[in-house]
Amino acid sequence: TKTLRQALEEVIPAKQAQLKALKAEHGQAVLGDVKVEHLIGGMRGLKSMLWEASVLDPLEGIRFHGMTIPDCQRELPAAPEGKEIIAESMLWLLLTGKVPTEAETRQLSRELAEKGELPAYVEKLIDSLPTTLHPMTQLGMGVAALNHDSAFAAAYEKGIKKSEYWTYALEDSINLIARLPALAARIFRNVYNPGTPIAGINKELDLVGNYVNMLGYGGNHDLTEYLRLYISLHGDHEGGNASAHTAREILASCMDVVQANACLKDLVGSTLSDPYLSYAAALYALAGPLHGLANQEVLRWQLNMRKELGDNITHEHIKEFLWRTLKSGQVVPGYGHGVLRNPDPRFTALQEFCDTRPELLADPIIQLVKKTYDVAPDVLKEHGKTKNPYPNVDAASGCVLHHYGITQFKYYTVIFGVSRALGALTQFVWSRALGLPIERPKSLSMDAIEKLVKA
Ligand code: FAM
Repeated sequence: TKTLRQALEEVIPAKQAQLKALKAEHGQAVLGDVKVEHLIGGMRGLKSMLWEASVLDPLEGIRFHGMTIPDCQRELPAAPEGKEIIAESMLWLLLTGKVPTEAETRQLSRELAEKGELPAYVEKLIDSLPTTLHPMTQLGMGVAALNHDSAFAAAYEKGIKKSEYWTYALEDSINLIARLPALAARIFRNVYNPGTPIAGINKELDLVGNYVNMLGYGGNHDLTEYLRLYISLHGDHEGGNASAHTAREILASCMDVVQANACLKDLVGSTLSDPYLSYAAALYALAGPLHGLANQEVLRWQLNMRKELGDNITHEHIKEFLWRTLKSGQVVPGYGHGVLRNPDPRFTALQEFCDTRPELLADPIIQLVKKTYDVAPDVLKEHGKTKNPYPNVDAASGCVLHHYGITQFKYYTVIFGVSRALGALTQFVWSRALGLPIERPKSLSMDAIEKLVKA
């Protein structure tokens, strides 16, 4: 049985050779035009980033190393007593491009469980925060503080070769992914159940199994399975989304500082050049309501709808409520996407999880989400602004958590944050393995653009 590190070591040389050949043979090939509208429009659609683990097709949705969600559900190992994809098998796929064996998956689960304890100083830091501080702010602070033990930063300070960066990046990334459940669960306990004990880490369990135990829902098999699926599916969504891009960009910028100051040895450890600080920055991008915070917003919006309209909500009622939201100048949370132009297959996968469980189908909030989906695309089409009138993953993700008793919707994006580390840190490791340079796109002022276009 290979370790994750060995599996990665095997695939790196071929990828390095591929990059070298791509640069040498096609470095000058044109992938598209840069238009003024790209500069004004958030670079939407501009092909300008390298990202290995997944590619998002506007119509078909996400593929992880070429595998669709149903492919992953069929082929990636589940937990011993479960059926859903687990975070470990998804992480293995993202990092190596290969489907792990059962034995490799279990070995990774054990490694994560063994590394999952939080250092005492981080527990203390989190316990000292006001419980009114948003859980996402707390998560970012905890992740940033974990950089105290960054192997990458320490090795850089000693002066390692560029070709060795990835091994330390991997070490930090695994440690961070391993510790996220304990950190996220401590935040949940402090904010919502102060003073209650947190379960210890069971070395025989997978990452999400332990997370559910630590959240206080141990023994709820269906919730555990749901969160396994949720966390695997939210793991990566190519590179241009705000959180993933932040993790990459921050890394690149830090490397600039590091390289520029290589002679100032004691500056290295204080730069942002490690996975912890990169991922903390990514979490704060995820915490925006147009991105990851949308899952909290969806539930808030649907609960408001229920409060206002009562229990017997018809399609007509929902239509009116949608129009009221739109006319008040707000977005309909959980609908639309920067890239997708069809219903999000992650939304579909989460809906299918519900479709096989009568108790979920009987839940009024889950029914409301389904009914909203019946009418929202047509309302959004009639409204005429949104390029994609269909649901994204956030339209479905929160209502199932709500059903299983995690009703504290301000916490939902934290679960997304535990998940997105899989993809963002995968790219962190690959950026180092491929020796990618600092990111530094060119910016222009409006005057400069006018000069160029009028010339
Ligand atoms: N409700 C109302 N208006 C919407 C809308 C929605 N759900 N989605 C887009 N629009 C508007 C948008 O605000 C823009 O209006 P203006 O021209 O007045 O600025 C117009 O339609 C064109 O936008 P677009 O090109 O279709 O979308 P963008 O690529 O600019 O933005 C989203 C993409 C996701 C930010 C946007 O669809 C949105 O705000 N959706 C609601 C929030 C949400 O669900 N976010 C979660 C995204 C999710 F996948 C994730 O990151 N987890």
